[in-house]
Amino acid sequence: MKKLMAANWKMYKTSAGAEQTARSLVQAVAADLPGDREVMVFPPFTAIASVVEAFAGNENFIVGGQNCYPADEGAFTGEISPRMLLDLGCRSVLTGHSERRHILGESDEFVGKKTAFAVQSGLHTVLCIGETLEQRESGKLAEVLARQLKSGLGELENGVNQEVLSVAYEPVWAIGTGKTAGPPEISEAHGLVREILQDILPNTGAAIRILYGGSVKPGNIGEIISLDNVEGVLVGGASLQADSFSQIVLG
Ligand code: G2H
Repeated sequence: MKKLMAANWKMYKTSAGAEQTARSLVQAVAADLPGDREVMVFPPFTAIASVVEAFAGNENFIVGGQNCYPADEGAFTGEISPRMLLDLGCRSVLTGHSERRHILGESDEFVGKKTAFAVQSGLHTVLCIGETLEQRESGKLAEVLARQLKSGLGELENGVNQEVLSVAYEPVWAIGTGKTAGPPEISEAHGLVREILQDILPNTGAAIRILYGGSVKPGNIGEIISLDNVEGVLVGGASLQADSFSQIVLG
């Protein structure tokens, strides 16, 4: 499986700005992209079309939505369905990002519904999980990861193809704070995630990609991406500039 080098642009960039960054990224990376890596960008909804356009013709550059609602259509003001994302040219979607859990109040159960619906709709889905500092300090790391994975993946069939699902481990205390989990913390958490995945999805849990996210930057990508059970990264702040994200993609 290819390493997944993903950028989460959160609520940054207009359509024109996103297109410019996406074009610069292709220019900087496409020719040198190792065959075992792929690039994924999650722009805001309003910039998806321009990034799809900028990536046209580059099979290893994938565009995704940052969120979706678990229905094809309906009276859900302000929401976007997987079908609409597919229609725009998206091939992927994020579910359960900690900012949606903590700022928008999304429950484990709702994240599970979205994840199953997105996968069934044909979108590669990146389920995000991670513990708060308080949970870590009170020794609840394994319990929190198991709960988020069980409810996040509980509605999926065991036969789910590993190519349509990835998990991003993002410790909440390392998101946008400049604090990065060190290699021992990442290895421990990714090892736990792998065990739980194999337990929940015996057929494919060993092959599902686990991404690390939380203050990844050009200076730490080398050591993070070489760890066992790290098959990619999800990058926020350091992905907003093409120059810095290019270094991460190739790092
Ligand atoms: C975690 C991450 C991207 P950052 O939210 O999903 O953001 O790299 O800014 O910590």
